[in-house]
Amino acid sequence: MNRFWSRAALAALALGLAAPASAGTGQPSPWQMNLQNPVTEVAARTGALHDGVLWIITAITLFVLALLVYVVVRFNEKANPVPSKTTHHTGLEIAWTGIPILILVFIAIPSFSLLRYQIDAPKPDITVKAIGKQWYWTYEYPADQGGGFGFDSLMLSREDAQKANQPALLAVDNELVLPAGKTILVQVVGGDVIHNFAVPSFGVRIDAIPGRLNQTWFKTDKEGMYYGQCSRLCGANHAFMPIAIRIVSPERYAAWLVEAKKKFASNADDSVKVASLSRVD
Ligand SMILES: [Cu+2]
Repeated sequence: MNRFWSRAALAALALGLAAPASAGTGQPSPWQMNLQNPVTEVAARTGALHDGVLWIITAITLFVLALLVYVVVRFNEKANPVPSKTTHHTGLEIAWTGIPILILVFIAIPSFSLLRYQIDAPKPDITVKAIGKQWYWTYEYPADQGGGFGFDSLMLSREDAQKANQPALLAVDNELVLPAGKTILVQVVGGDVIHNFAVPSFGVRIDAIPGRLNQTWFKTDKEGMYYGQCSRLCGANHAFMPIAIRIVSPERYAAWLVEAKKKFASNADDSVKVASLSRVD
């Protein structure tokens, strides 16, 4: 029995130690303990704020626990048979109101500055439009930036994802391809109900609302695949409309644009797309 428990402890320790190392970039990983690895400034800052607040929460929780333990030990019926009749203590009441306010203000300062950084999109190099629909995404590349086409992005089946050596439930047929090192502005809108465009490694998460044009931005130097999911409960297949973004070099992006323009040219007059767009424009 002892051997079993020591082995279990070792296994738990190994998993615990392995978890931070295996924190995924662009996708979740088994036994992941922390946020996905950040690849944008926004995601890095969001993670830092998260970690900072976690320290504060931990300290407060331990402090409250210590107070509780102190009360239980010091003021139980046996240890303190004659209780005090005190009902008010002005100094204490000012302290337990004032100190939490100061802590919240202390947290609010970096929080609001990050919020501002996240919301104030810098001048974009490239603008794309993401339209959330039940249950897939449509992406559009504006004509004035070498685009002028749009396409639907649907989740691959488990078998197709495996064949393509991509994660199940996250891989799609047509990825959103974008260049590294450029500021990308994503205009986000809902085509039918409210969806949400969220990519954890980018620190991006914004509602796609019918009739309202939202926007978010990101800039990363790291080429690779980054996955996200619709993050607003939008119906039966809410879990099956992933977002897959492939970040490539600007040269490869230029080449992809030329190819994609030909490939998706037939989509340009797709009546379904025009009909749904006329509702949101
Ligand atoms: Cu959705």
